[in-house]
Amino acid sequence: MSAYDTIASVRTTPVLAPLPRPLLNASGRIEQFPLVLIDVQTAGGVTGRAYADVYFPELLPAMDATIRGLGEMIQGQKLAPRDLHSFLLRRLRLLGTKAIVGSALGGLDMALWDAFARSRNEPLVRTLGAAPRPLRAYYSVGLYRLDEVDALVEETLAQGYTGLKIKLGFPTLAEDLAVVRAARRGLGDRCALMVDYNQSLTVAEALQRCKVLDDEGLAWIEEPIPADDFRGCAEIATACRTPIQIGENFQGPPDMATALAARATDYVMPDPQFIWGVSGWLEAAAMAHTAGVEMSSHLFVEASSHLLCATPTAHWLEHMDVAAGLRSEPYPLVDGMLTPPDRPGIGLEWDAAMVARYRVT
Ligand code: SMN
Ligand code: MG
Repeated sequence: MSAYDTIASVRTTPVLAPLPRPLLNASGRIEQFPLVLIDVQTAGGVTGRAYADVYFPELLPAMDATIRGLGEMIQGQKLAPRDLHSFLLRRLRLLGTKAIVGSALGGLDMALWDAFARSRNEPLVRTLGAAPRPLRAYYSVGLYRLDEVDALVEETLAQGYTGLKIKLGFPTLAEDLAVVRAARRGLGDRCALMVDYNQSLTVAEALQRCKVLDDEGLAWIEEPIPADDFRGCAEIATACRTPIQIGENFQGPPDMATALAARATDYVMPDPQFIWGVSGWLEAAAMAHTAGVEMSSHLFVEASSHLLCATPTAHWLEHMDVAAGLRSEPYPLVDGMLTPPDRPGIGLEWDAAMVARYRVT
């Protein structure tokens, strides 16, 4: 057996990734997507790549420093991603592994797995023991006004998507309903429609709005209330016929275990970073399988394409491609389906000129 490669350094590049249009949601507006690009360099000369996101430009320096700090903790260790994950969880016990620390952990874990798969010269999906296959992708966008819905529907169908997710959380139920009806009518039966409240309602408001939306043929209603109120979520899931979806705010597999035990949700959609990277995702996928719950992804189109192929209850791939403007290699959609690319690792390659342009110094 050959000797294990070791971690030489972890380098980071904070950027504000350009978006085709600002992203509006119930809690505010994202103009540019703050990302930390992560390069794990090994002693054997392999570079593992991934990125972490932090939503707020003001917190980009904190995320950047946290990833570099975690990188220092693993310097010189063997490139064995699962062992490194166990080591970091143990090491971080005193501080905890939520919020920025958990996100940094997840981003770094993805870069470590990327290095590991690249060192075997195979796509991550194969390293995980799965075969690449086309995944159903839905177009995920921000909050759209009623007068913008027709153009959005046209754009969605023209790109071949078989699913669209819009944000809701207008001041009134009547406004939510009007947007949903316009979208549903335009999409016809070729395309599923999901809605996302981004945690903006109270339990009482959610019960009222979700019961009305029950008759609108939605594929799911996402995060109607604060996503960590698992009791409230369970109450809504019981009262509504439309499936409830949560998961992007599970901060590590233990949160998902608690949510499933509370029957807080019908479907789950972990975020590869918040769930603690590839290592955490594999635990989450096993739990969803055992519980018999459909599992979708959140953001991170690139890593998610590999991860969902290795997820027994894989459902939908969220297609909100926030790093697209910085990449040199495509993750193409074919007939609304996305297959993980046949390149080593996650398959992420950066466009150096674009990264230089959007880099934060
Ligand atoms: C979302 C959250 C944060 C940034 C972009 C989008 C959203 C989703 O809740 O489900 O995509
Ligand atoms: Mg969401």
